[in-house]
Amino acid sequence: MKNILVIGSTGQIGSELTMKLRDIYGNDNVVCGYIPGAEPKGALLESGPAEIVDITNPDHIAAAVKKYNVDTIYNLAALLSATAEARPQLAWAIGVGGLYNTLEVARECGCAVFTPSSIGSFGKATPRVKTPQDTIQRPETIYGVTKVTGEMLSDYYTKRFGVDTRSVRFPGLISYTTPPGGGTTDYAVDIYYSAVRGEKFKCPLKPGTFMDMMYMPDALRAAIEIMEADPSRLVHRNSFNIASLSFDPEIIYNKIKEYVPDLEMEYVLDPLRQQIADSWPDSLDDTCAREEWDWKPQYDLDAMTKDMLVNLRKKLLVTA
Ligand code: AKB
Repeated sequence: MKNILVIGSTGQIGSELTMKLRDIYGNDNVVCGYIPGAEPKGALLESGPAEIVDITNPDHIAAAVKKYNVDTIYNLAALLSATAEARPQLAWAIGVGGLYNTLEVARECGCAVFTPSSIGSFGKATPRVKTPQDTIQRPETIYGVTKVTGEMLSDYYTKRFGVDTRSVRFPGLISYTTPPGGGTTDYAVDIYYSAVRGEKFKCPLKPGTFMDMMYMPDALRAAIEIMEADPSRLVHRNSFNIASLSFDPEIIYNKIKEYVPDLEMEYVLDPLRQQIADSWPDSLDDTCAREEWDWKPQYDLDAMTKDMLVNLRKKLLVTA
């Protein structure tokens, strides 16, 4: 039985991953780590333990790990790409300083650590289509710089200190539960909200801007399966390419229009997000994840779109 601490439990991934981990490993065995101002609410608060864990404070991490006898840490604290450009010093403090604090506690207390990387860890020099697992990583954003640093630091802690670190490079994540904030791929969530609310969607990215995306249930499964994987099969650790969908604004718009024919979209470009998206790959090659721990996505664009629309309508209490 694992004892798990989720740092960043109330964010886009954390709010769903914490609940899924509780379903699998037991409510009492998964601690919701949060920062003041982002307190857990509802089922997340009521179903299990919660502690203030500010990743920039190593004492917070150590205290929670010792109090709950934690053996596995999911480190989900991060500023997403566009927000990070506005606050690069904080992005570094959380993404790299926070990871260092986490790895040090893990080294002292014998914890395994999952820290997501991202398609943002690549840059313009990276092969753009079917980006290989091992390739050039020269990102142009502070978000990407923290992600590449995180991948290297995590691998270093495994080789040097035997800390069990593992990771995946998440694409843009799409979910109806907790909205993302400050990411470059957020438009692919926002367009569903516009469709369900009957609003015209203002797309911040140009047609032809392809990026990898994934439905949240697949992403959660990936985070859990990589931590459960047989270590003797892992050639890589930090961090695995995973992939499921690659589309541009026109493709997702036309897919949603199959179910919401009245949806309208206009392009109102956001220069920062466009610049970031233009530096990221169109699609990743996830062969190594498939070979080393049997990764396989379950949702295609059609299945995700149907599920998103049904669940967002329920959430926003809109009848079809
Ligand atoms: C972002 O857009 O910043 C994130 C990511 C792809 O890492 N969703």
